Amino acid sequence: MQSLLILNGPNLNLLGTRQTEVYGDTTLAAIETMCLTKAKACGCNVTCLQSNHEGELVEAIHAARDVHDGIVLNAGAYTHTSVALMDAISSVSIPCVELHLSNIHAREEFRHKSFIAPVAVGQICGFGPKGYDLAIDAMLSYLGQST
Ligand code: CA2
Repeated sequence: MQSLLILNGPNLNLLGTRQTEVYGDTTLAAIETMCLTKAKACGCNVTCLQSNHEGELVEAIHAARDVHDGIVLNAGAYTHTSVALMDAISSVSIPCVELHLSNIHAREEFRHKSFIAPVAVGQICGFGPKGYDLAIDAMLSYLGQST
């Protein structure tokens, strides 16, 4: 059975409580429940983690070695700043789908740059919480399991 890590970065624990005009009113807990339901339907295993700390995200990526087959990563604002997360993804050789709720390319210019994109198999952005569902499908498809 394929195993996926759904990793969410800084401030995403606040989803559904503030800036609902940008990120919608779905909470992170609801997104994680949706991911677990999706995993059941697809016959895969999903583990969800969120951290506001760059080092904890790096450690979660390291700990995924020999445990998970793929990573779905919404690195939040670290997407645009973190060489450490980029290096962590490269160093573990686990395929990563980069994910964003919002369309980062249609927003401020500083959000157009992603340090994750060059080391990801692909990027999904702009579809809100549905993006997590799409990212799981994309990862399972990449791993060779049809859903
Ligand atoms: O669109 C996305 O998923 C982002 O990764 C979200 C990040 C942002 O820095 C990226 O450019 C795009 C920000 C997440 C902040 O989430 C909040 C949720 C509720 C209230 C405040 C912030």
